[in-house]
Amino acid sequence: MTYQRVLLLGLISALLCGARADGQLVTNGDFETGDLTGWTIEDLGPSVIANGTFGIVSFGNFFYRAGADDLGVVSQSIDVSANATAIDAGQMVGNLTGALGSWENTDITTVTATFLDINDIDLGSTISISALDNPELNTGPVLGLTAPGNQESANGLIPVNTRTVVIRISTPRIGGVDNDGYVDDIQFELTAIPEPTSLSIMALLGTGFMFRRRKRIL
Ligand SMILES: [Ca+2]
Ligand SMILES: [Ca+2]
Ligand SMILES: [Ca+2]
Repeated sequence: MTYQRVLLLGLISALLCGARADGQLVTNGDFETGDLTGWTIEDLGPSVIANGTFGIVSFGNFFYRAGADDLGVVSQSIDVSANATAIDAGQMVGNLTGALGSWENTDITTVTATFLDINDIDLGSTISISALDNPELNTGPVLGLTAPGNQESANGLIPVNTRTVVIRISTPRIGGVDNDGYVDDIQFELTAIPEPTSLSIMALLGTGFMFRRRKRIL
C-alpha cells in the first residue's frame, strides 16, 4: 500500500466519521395519526386506512392508500433553512426511504423529493423512490408492503441554495377500480459531510510519517 493510498483511505474514514445526521424530517410519514396530518392533498383520493383488516406486520395501526380514481397525490414541505451553510457548501446529502406496495403490480407509487430555493423556485434535481422495479409487490393480503424488497431507498446531494424540501407521494391508477398505491414509513434524512478538520489532517499526516519511518526500518 502506497503512502498516498494510506492518506486517501484515512481522509475518507475521517469524512465518514465526521458525518452528522439530522434525524428524519417527515411529519407523520408512518400515518400513525390515523389521518393525513402533516400532508396536503394535491389530487383528491388519498386517505389513511386501518391496518387491522389487513394485518400487515410492522406497519403499525395505519398506512396510506392512494384512493379510487385516476390519480392520488399528497405532499409536504420541509423547511431546511437551518442547514443553509452546509447545503450551500455542497456538503449535505439527503436520504429518502419508504415502503411502497401495490396490487397486481399495476398502480405504481413514486415518492419524490424536490428542492426549492428561498423564492420557492424549483432547483431542478430530485431524489425519488418508486415501486416500479420492485418484483415483490403483487397480490395478496399484505398488498406488497411487507414482502422482501419493498423497502425502497435513494440518496442524493442537496442542491446549493435549497431552503425547502418538498416530499410528494404520487400514484396514477393504471388498472382496475381502486388506485392501489400503498405506502408506509416515508422518511427523509439530511446528513452533513464536513470537510476534514485540521486536527484530522494532522493525525493523517502523522500516520503517513510513521508509515514511512517503518518502511525505512524494514
Ligand atoms: Ca404505519
Ligand atoms: Ca384523484
Ligand atoms: Ca388498481
